[in-house]
Amino acid sequence: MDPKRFLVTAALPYANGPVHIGHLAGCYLPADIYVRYLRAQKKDVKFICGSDEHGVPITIRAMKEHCTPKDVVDKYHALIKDSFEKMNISFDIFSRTSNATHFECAQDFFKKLYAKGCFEEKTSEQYFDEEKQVFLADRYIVGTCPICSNENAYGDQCEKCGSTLSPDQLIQPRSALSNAIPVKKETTHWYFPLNQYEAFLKEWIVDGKKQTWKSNVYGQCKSWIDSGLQPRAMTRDSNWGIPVPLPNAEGKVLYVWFDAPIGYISATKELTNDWKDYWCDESSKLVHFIGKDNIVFHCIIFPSMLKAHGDFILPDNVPANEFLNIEGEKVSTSRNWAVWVHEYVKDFPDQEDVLRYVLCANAPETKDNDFTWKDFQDRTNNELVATFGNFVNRAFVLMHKLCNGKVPPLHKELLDEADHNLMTDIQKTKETVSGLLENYKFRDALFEVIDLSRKGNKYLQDKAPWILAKETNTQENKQALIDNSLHICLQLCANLAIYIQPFLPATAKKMCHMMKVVDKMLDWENGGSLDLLKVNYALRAPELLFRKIEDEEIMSQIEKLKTNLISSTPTTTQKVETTTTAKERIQFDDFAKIDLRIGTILSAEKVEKADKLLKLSVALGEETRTIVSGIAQHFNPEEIVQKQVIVVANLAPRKMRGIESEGMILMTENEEGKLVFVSPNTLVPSGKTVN
Ligand code: B3M
Ligand code: ZN
Repeated sequence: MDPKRFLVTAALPYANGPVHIGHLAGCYLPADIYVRYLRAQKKDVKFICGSDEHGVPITIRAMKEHCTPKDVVDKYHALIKDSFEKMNISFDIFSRTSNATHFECAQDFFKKLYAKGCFEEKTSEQYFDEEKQVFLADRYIVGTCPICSNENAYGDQCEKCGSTLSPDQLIQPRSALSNAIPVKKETTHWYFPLNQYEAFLKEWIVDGKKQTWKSNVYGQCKSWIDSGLQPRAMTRDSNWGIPVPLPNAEGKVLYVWFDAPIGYISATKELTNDWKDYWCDESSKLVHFIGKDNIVFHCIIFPSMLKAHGDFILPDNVPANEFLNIEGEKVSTSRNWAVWVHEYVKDFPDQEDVLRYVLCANAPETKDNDFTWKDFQDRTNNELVATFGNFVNRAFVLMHKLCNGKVPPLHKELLDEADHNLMTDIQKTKETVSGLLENYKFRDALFEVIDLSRKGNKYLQDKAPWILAKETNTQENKQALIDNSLHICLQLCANLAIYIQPFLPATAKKMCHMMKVVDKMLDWENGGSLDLLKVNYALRAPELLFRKIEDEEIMSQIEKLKTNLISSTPTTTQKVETTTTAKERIQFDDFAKIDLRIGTILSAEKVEKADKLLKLSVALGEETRTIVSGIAQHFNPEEIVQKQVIVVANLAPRKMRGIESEGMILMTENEEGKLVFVSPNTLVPSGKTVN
């Protein structure tokens, strides 16, 4: 039975940093394509998202940036929201989990489960930082990995060898907040007994979803269920989060993965009074778009919570994507190895469709995939400019030249096989694309649309109406043949606009403008019609749908990736790594190659449009060097003038933001994670060597 309405959610991004193109490709873009496709069929659909504003990552970011968690979420909520808007991700609501509706909704949910006796209260010993007087979340505990001996493994994971850990497995654990040795202290929490939901999950997923869920999603779920589920604490000791709504629960908040998915419900509630139609009626279809790291939460934990609660429907599908790597390397936000959406939209204004295209064409639907700037350029230039755009442009130019700028008539008696074939392809594409989209195969669906434009190009090339027009010993029906080929091409253009609309909405809009039709023509039901543009209707002159991406543009993006990677200021998490990770042993000669000198900072100024960089001039004895340093977020220019520092004086010069940097200044971080200079403890003439 067809669903009466659709509720589509996209994972709530943590408001602890900007979104990158991997996020887009992973869930926001496919969700948006799906929703646009549903809307084009006039389906009743709500598209829900918002920022996830609780949890440890936010508090860690606040520590790093020396501000409050509230400052962090306010800043990133706004930035993320704006990035999505610029990319034309068409949420019906982009809410936030820090708002009052959500607090109430999440607390009510918890209370209901509590009243039904769904929680187990358990007291256990957990690590406590006596210096800071707080319980330490797993992420806040660092120590030596028992598997690979990495000295900076986290209490939940070792990033070096990838092992999942628990804090108890760490050798010599210490607090990431204070470096103090944590002590064990008793604390009480409310556990959700996932083990009691095994039978339900088995029936619902293992038996029920094998056919419809993507194999990566199904496989992960099955292996979780097969290996047995454990009760999971749904509360935490923290001062950032939603207070546990029980007496005697001071200092306890809801676990972020308890509250965040409820955010889908509260955002729907905020959006419409009819929210219950979407959440509580079996004739609604709920689809969660997420990245693969969220599968267990959306397929195992949240559905079990929903089941326990009893009022809500379960997701029909959870189409999770894999990861998108950048230039062959895993995205790393701490190393700043990422293409940030807010930067893309600045660097490529009005080119959101191009990125949407490349990310969909190359989406990590079944396995991790790689984004490269070269591929971005090739796909844009070959597929969008030279195929799709070229076809539309040629059809319009020829119609203006050979048919007086009007839609020519169709002379049915003269139609040949090629005409019929193309007309059939136009009609068939609708069903093919529909089928693929409904099965979450966005890449293949997009491929079909581009392929249809490729067929159009070939058809036009074969028909060559411009040659026909030039022939002098004319057949009497020459104009009729020209008319036929261009009539069909123009109907194809109209169909292409319909088919491309979910993927490239701005392009479809531009095409409507050229065809002088209203957006309503883009309704999916019009797809396959060969009568969309009326005979004799005057069309506008063509405008270019896409522009070529030049070599320089992608070179500068690659350069930017590399510069950002190097100049990114060390973060607190990196600090631990860089200060204690033993590097490979070197010989004295290696060390002697480094020319270290005492320098004195003579002046410092901000670098335009680079909020991390300061341009310094540094005296090194006789000479004065220009050094660009990524410290602008840690110092005011005026406070560091006259500071003595240690400079790597023979480092090969490097251009940063167009300024040649002739050296590097040695820095470390103090206890609070603030950057400090490594300086001599007495005044030393600048230029002196350090050894
Ligand atoms: N914020 C995790 C993430 O961004 C998390 C998703 C919540 S969805 C309810 O990967
Ligand atoms: Zn390890």
